[in-house]
Amino acid sequence: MTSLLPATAVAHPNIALVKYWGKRDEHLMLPCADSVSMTLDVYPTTTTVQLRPDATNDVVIMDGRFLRGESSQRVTRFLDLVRTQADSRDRVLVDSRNTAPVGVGLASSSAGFAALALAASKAFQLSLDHRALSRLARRGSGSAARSVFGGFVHWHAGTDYAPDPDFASYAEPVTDTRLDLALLAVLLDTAPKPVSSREAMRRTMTTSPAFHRWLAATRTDTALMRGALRAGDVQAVGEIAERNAMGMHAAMEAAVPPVVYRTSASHHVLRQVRRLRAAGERMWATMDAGPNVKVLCLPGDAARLADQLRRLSHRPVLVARSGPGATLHRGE
Ligand code: 2P0
Repeated sequence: MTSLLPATAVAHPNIALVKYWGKRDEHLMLPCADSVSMTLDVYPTTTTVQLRPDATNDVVIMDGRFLRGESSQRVTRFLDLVRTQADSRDRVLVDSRNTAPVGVGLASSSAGFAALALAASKAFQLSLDHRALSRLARRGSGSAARSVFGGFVHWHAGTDYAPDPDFASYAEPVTDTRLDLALLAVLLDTAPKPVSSREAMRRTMTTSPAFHRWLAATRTDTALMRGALRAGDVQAVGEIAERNAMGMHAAMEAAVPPVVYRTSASHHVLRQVRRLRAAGERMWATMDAGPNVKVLCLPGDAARLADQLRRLSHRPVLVARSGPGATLHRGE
């Protein structure tokens, strides 16, 4: 029996310190390697799911507009997984509200599918533990597996030798660290991406001669990052994160045709970060599937370094801290 009460969930985007780039199974959304992230306290997505037992199709409203075409089908395919688990045929109304500006490059699909996984599983009265919820969110968007949890998070790639590889790939919180980080996002561009991350990953994997070298380094970086977090060593965390992100972009840019997210404005900010660091500041850059440069630093330095970056880039700089995992709205 399913309830007709709507369920509402909130989730936040995350930033990877060791990146996820490349899937070994596109259907099950299994990554080529583990990744490590920090969930942020900015730009929450709030999603409500309401069952519509008499309806013949799902209706998806995002930021007040009906979703159509491939974006809507992606949500319906995800809801089909929930329906299968719940042994239900009920269609639903999904109403999702983002607070991040479109294209800001803070991986809003991570918050979006984490919130949808939690709201939909509640609406269909599935009782999933956190690990099962992370595995479900992963099927919507890989990075959403990590946004189920707050703070630092480790997403395990799992292994194809497991009896069921789907069960072996989930995220879990990193609890053995006392390090507190801030993230500064230099907002360079809000234009839509030139290539979707899904297509860009595919192209990098299949055509970039640099991809396998980056992947091998990433497998080592995860263990090094866990050690640096455990030791509370901000410099090691920053250096591993910057090297891993820059290696990912170099691998993308070596694809055929190249996947180029870094613009001249990105390179300008990257140079300023290196210059300030050479002058003694503790700050390290990371980038995702877009031109914005994000900077990792200690919370006590965040306001001062954000001011410097605003002055040098003439662009808005957002300051974020560690944020919570996905939660159901109060009262539900
Ligand atoms: C990450 N990114 O680890 C990497 C680094 C962007 C660059 O996860 O295809 O939206 O839905 O699994 O999760 C963005 O990719 O991709 C991403 P899909 P997703 O944060």
